[in-house]
Amino acid sequence: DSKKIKSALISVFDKAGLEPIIRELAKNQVTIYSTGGTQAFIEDLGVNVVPVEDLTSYPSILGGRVKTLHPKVFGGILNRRDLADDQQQIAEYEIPEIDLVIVDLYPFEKTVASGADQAAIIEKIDIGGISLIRAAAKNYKDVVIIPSVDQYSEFVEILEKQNGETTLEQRKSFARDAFNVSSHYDTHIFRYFNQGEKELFKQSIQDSQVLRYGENPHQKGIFHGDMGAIFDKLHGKELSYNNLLDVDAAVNLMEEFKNDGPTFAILKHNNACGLATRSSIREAYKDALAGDPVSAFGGILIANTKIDAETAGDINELFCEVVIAPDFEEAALEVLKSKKNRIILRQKPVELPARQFRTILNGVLEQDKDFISDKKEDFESKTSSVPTASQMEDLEFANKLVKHTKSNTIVLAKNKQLLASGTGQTSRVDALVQAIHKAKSFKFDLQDAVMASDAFFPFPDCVEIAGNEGVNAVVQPGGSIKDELSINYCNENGIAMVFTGNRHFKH
Ligand code: 93A
Repeated sequence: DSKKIKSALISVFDKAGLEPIIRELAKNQVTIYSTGGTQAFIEDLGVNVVPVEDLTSYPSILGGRVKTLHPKVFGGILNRRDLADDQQQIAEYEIPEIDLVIVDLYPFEKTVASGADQAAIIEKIDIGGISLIRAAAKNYKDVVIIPSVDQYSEFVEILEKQNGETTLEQRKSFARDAFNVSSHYDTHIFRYFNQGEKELFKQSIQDSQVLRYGENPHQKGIFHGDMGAIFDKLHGKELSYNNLLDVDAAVNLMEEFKNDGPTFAILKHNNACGLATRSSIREAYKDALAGDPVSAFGGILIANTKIDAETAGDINELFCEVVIAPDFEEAALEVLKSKKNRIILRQKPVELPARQFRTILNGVLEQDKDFISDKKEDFESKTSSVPTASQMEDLEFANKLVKHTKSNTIVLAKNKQLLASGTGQTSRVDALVQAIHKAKSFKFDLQDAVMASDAFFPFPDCVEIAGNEGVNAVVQPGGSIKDELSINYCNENGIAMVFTGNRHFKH
């Protein structure tokens, strides 16, 4: 299966490193066709080269956009050497065989990274080069494809050792490299066009950090990412695997409240056990803590507003793992740093990646983040009774939290304070019962509280149970074929119900 290279088409953006290849090809009397810049480079080496224009009888047109895109070029690469029809056609149209293609593509990725303007970036989408690569790789049985400068040294070695011949196995291996090059190239173009995809994620996973251990001490753990891009770590021990999961949950939850008044959240095991929006961050902390002072022990704390010294004083009385805020007063930091291990993170105002990944079995799931943030203005009233203005605010508040709580989940809230939630239950009724039990155990009165559900109610049981406790406004996505059962129950019992139209499962 060894084949001697007799002719080559060379079109490379980066000319560095090409010389040894040209020397080897010249030694083996290979006919070289080439495009403008590459042709000049080869001529400068004193080696004979045929301008591709002579082959196509076309000049390079449209500012170089069309230079190799021609049947004489692609016919020369793609013809099947063992197919009589192909051979007859290339003879008929006077298409010369091309059995080596060397390409180095326009540097699209580098041009994007350089901050060039849109027109310059678009111009760097290589069309001819990528087509040459794909064509030659497709016909690897007879054609050698060198798809980037990265393959030069391997190729020179082969030329030297095998006197200008390649084996089928080598050609197939280069074809594999070729499709790797072309798929990466198109991925970068896709990312550029898919502006929702933020670069932060892609860049940061190139860093990694060995963690003390994984979820449990007998599990090894590594974090692939760069927390430094998102936080200034001001104090404390290293973030653990579980800390990182909680920090992720906390930051995503607080994104929801970033344009609201001072809001404080306390999380445990990725779910909020306390959340409140108040006129000051100190009040917000106090009422978040009141939501569940038991669970708050060892929790992750996050504020959407600068933490002042007084609030820090209050926080200092709680044993907590991590405190996150957009900023801290100097005096607040002093207080918080009094505990050696307490991790203090100042969150940078950067946008977070728009995609999520998680592993399953032998693969990776990828999805858009749940960016729908339901606004009370868009709630659709379904009952004769309508929520009061303050209940509307509570419904929006509870619905924002329900989205960031593990399914199945029910959130009970009042006056922009989390009273209790039921989290990660196998039935919605269980979630509600858990929430009611919890709220009562902390002496909350559920009269006039609101209820939010992450998904629709297939039966009227939830509104009935909640209504019996005094809950009189409910927000849920709607969309069950049995929606009417819950709506009817609400209508008969003076409960207001609104639909968002958006389910917010979180598994
Ligand atoms: O604009 S293109 O997509 N149109 C083409 O027909 C074409 N053929 C090769 N760009 C094209 N190329 C690219 O030109 C190659 O991929 C290479 O990056 C570059 C080499 O041009 P030169 O030899 O003129 O420096």
